Amino acid sequence: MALLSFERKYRVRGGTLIGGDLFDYWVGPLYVGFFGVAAAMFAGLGTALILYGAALQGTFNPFLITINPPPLEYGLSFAPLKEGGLWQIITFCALGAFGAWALREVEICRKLGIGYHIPVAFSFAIFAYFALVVIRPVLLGAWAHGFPYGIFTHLDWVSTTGYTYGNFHYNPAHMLGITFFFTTTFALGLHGSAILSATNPGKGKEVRMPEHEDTFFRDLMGYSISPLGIHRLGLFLALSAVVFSIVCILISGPYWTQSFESWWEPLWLLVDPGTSTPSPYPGPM
Ligand code: UQ1
Repeated sequence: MALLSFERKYRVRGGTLIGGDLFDYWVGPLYVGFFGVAAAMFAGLGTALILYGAALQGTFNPFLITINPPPLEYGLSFAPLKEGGLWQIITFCALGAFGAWALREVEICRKLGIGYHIPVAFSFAIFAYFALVVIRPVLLGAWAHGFPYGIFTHLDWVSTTGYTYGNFHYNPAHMLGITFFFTTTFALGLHGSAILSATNPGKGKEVRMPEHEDTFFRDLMGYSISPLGIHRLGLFLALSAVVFSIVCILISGPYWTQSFESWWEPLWLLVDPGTSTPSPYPGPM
């Protein structure tokens, strides 16, 4: 079915989670919905507050704008607007916008009668942000442990946090997260090139079907995971990368306060029982 006639057939009211017919329509190609309006309002308010923070800071240079969390002394209380309160409201707006966006995805899935894989996958990303700016600061007892909203300042935060628990490359969850990130790009590189090779066999030749893709991998390594399977594997790899990133940041501070090099101490001792220093490896810390 051509996209235009498909859209005419499926663009019907219903399937909304709340509000019945409220905002249940499209503007151009975009579905609006109750959660579309909610997401736009949260995003609009958050953006306006970032601009207000930039004005207070005295710069509109996008590289230099930074909205910082409250200082440590405020603990987990509400801070005055100009001392981290803006960060708190902006964080609330961001979570509201992300949550509304996910629920808008759910409504679109319901209208189309497809599975909820896309909003489920997106919710892993939302959970990663939630872990960084809510769960970890709450476990550590202060909003100050959230990261600042600025291009350079959030990079500084990542660097400082990574080396405070020195260093992150020795964090076992970080290792797994990075491994899954790399494997995800490997899988997408293989899959993207496999699909393009079958779709572009050369001028004048017929486009090849999935059995050609299967046969390529069977010839190459004796196994094809199948055209559907590669997408299951891709989603699993990508979500695992996010899950281990969340574990990485949540154990750094709330669970482990020292250098992650010393986390491996039992292993170093196993290798060399005479070791008395945290690690025989002359690392940076
Ligand atoms: C694969 O087996 C497959 O099925 C035919 C694809 O779909 C087109 C792929 O894109 C890839 C990359 C593979 C190979 C992957 C593994 C894990 C054997």
